[in-house]
Amino acid sequence: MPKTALITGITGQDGSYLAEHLLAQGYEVHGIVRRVALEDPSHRLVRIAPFIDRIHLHSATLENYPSLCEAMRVVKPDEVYHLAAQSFVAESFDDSFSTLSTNINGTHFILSALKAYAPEARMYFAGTSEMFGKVVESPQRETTPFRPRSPYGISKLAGYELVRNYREAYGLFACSGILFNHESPRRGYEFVTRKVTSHAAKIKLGKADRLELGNLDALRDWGHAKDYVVAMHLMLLQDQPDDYVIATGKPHSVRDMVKLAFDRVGLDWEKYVVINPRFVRPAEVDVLKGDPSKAKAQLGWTATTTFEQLVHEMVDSDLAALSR
Ligand code: NAP
Ligand code: G4F
Repeated sequence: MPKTALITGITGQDGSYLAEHLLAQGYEVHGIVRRVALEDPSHRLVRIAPFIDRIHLHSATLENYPSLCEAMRVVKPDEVYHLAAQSFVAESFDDSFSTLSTNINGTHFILSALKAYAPEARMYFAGTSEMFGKVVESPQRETTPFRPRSPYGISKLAGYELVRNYREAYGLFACSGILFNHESPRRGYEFVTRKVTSHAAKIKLGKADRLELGNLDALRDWGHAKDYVVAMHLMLLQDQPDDYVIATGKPHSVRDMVKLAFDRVGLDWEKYVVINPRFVRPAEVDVLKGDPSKAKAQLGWTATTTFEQLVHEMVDSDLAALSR
């Protein structure tokens, strides 16, 4: 019998890579999708389109507890990957109420549905380096105190604590990954890497003439999403549930990333980039640098894609797509 996995957020960047990874491992893969996505598949299911015939989709949302219970009851999964969330930090300042409500309640609903309908299942929760916020030590590891700086970070910290509480109180096999930024050609266009690579490609092809950005000094520890979903899976194959930092350990500034992307298309970034205060956040996370040594020692996991390879892959992919 193949193992069965249920993925929330299967239409997102990580959900799509994870689904592919689990299919390759012989899993039966189920995903939760919103009704609006099912009604507009050519746009909203684009990341899972290449393998949509090999997965099973269930209509549900994070706001609707009965819909999550029903998915859990019908699928009876061996593994649950809870990736769905309002994941854009900037948006969480503009609409903190929705972000807090969806992300905190959604995680609580998933845990409660798991406890009721699939208590033997193993669960992964998508925690984040954004929980470290105003960092009190560098690099950040599993024991570093959390000081979140955004409604998004606060919502994820609440989810992380809920996961820990369900693990300790009810004995669920529930793990949190504390994942640092990870990107790919499937990244949403609002996140800085994709915004930059897509604009570098557009400007090169004469389809745009400038790129408006916010803070260029922030440092992020960027890895490739394809590598990071492997770590999620490995966490659920361990003997005991635990939490893990997943990172490269090598931070780069937004400015470095912009320069690398524009160099790839042979342009001088300083001629095209304009600072727009609209994209500066009310409270910024200045520096993130993860220490992945626990993941290396216990999961045998390390990042395999360099920062340069990642940015080049994204620029090349955007150039190819825009040239078609
Ligand atoms: P993403 O591309 O933004 O995908 C988010 C997914 O959540 C989409 O499938 C979206 O569905 C779904 N979703 C959002 N609101 C929902 C709702 N109310 N009901 C049901 N589904 C909903 O995010 P990602 O980059 O793949 O990240 C996956 C998870 O990891 C997120 O929880 C994110 O916060 C976390 N994380 C990401 C990173 C990173 O660097 N990528 C780092 C640390 C943690 P639609 O397609 O219908 O919108
Ligand atoms: O790409 P970003 O929007 O990612 P951010 O805020 O680090 O969040 C991502 O990573 C988290 C993990 O740490 C995830 F939990 C979260 O779900 C998401 O995937 O911004 C990166 C940096 C920030 O410092 C931001 O201020 O880029 C800076 N930035 C500068 N100009 C910009 C822009 N970010 C965006 N999105 N757009 C700009 O124009």
